[in-house]
Amino acid sequence: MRSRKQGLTLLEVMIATAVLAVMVGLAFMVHASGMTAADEARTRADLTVRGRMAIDRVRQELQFARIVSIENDIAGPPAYHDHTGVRYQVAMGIVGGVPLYGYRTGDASQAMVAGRSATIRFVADEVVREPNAPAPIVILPAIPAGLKVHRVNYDVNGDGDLDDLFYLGNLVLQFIDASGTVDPSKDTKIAGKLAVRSQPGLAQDLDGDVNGDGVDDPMFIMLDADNNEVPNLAASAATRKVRVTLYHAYLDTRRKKLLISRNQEEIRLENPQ
Ligand SMILES: [Ca+2]
Ligand SMILES: [Ca+2]
Ligand SMILES: [Ca+2]
Repeated sequence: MRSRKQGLTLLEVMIATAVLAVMVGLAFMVHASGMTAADEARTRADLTVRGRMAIDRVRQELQFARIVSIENDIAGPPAYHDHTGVRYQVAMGIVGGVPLYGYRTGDASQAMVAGRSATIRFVADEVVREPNAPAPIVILPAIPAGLKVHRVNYDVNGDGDLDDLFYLGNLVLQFIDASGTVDPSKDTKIAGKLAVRSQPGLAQDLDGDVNGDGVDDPMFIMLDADNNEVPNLAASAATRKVRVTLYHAYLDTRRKKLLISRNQEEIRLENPQ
């Protein structure tokens, strides 16, 4: 009688190898998706912390400030209200019962000079552009020429179309002399990884809906004591608060989406406007 052959046939080896390959592949996929989920959670946590730190920094600047205007103090198209900057002065003391306002020189002396002011402004350094989105604008201070355009061939914000444009960039502190001239050599970055979005059809407006909840997202808005919006041409005696809404964002090219984190705070202005 022929005894059963010891060992495995070639066919058995091939089947075993294939089964093992599938199992290793599955295990790797589970591990990889676990890794990216963990990566995403970490990135979101990082964006949230960045957002809180940026809001804290803005509050330090604005709490004792007199608001000069919300991003209307610069040359631009006529209906230019992008709400991505706030110009202000800080109280230097009381002279004859009246608060005196100014700002630091921004040089080594850091001397306070009456009449000077500062602007906290979003300045883009990158565009994320879906294939059918309009070309980015480059004429506004918030959108300098020569910024990097990151073309994506997918729906980066998950709204079902391919026509969206997001600007990513930094919050920059700018020093302005008493005649209103900005000295770009003193620009200081105070926060990074921010996102704004141009409103569809209104390329000069950068206060579009960043997080897709149907509500536009201006970065800076002046409010009165009853939370009504104060017109942005200049601060008035009614101005009591500035509502700051910051979106921090990270383009996750592996998962093909823009991860965003929203932080909002109403900063009460302690001094008369
Ligand atoms: Ca889209
Ligand atoms: Ca869209
Ligand atoms: Ca929104």
